[in-house]
Amino acid sequence: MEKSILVTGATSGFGKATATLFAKHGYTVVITGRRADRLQDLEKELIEKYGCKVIALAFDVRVKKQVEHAIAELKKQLTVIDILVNNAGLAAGLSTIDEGDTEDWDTMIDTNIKGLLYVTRQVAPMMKKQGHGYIFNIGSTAGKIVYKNGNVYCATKYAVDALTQGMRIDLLPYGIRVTSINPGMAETEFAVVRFKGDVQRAKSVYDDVHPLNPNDIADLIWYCANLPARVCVNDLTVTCLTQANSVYSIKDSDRAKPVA
Ligand code: NDP
Ligand code: 8X3
Repeated sequence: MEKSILVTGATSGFGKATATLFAKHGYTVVITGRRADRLQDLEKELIEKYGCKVIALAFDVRVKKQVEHAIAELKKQLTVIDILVNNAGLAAGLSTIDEGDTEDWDTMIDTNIKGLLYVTRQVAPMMKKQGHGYIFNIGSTAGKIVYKNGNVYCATKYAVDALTQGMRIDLLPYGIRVTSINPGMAETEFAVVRFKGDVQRAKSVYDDVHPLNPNDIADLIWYCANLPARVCVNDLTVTCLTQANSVYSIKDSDRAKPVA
């Protein structure tokens, strides 16, 4: 039977990699994000490469009315959503609490917490009705241990962790699995967005490390989604080889050399 996945933030990074992987496996993919031009390009690419059905919905997860409208439109084309990946999110800035930019705080809270909630509020009732579903929330190692200057971003990812736990409890009777995937450092557009387009500063984050790749996260989502229906991975925290957690990592060149 035809299966479907809705990925928020599919114009880049983890979301794009996830939509692409599931398209490759014949899923109907619903790709979303604010940048309509990117959605159009991805839609074209996935249809050409994999011949799958693609539905592109451009909306801002922060705007409740836009989310409601987009999902109402989607329901006219698709009655079942097997998988929802709540991935759209960002960090904006990196500073102490006394110097933080309150607009950045609003952006992070509105996107990472409220946006995730608005989308879930529309999709969870569909899953409840259909009697099955799988929700992935993209958290972060930043939602496990707070790091210096990470304050508000970390708080949003702690909230994602709490919401994942709450959603799993609430949706338990309806056969809906809920998993949080908590990546560490991964090279996407994340750092460029955090540093407001400062590509050099963003690049320096990954100097002398081999960060995670967006495909690593897509592979984990694919893995969890293909476990037997009785299995629900609650929480998956994943880092690259040189990172232990959100506060401790080493440079690649500092790795011990094998004894000859
Ligand atoms: P990217 O910047 O590459 O992708 C972010 C995606 O989110 C884009 O598709 C963007 O689309 C979308 N997005 C952002 N704001 C909104 C909005 N208001 N409405 C709709 N879509 C939005 O970063 P990543 O792939 O790295 O980030 C994905 C998730 O992973 C985020 O939640 C992030 O916090 C998390 N994460 C990232 C890590 C990393 O090191 N990269 C590590 C741990 C977690 P558009 O701009 O077109 O709207
Ligand atoms: C993104 C990874 O380390 O910048 O969640 O917080 S980190």
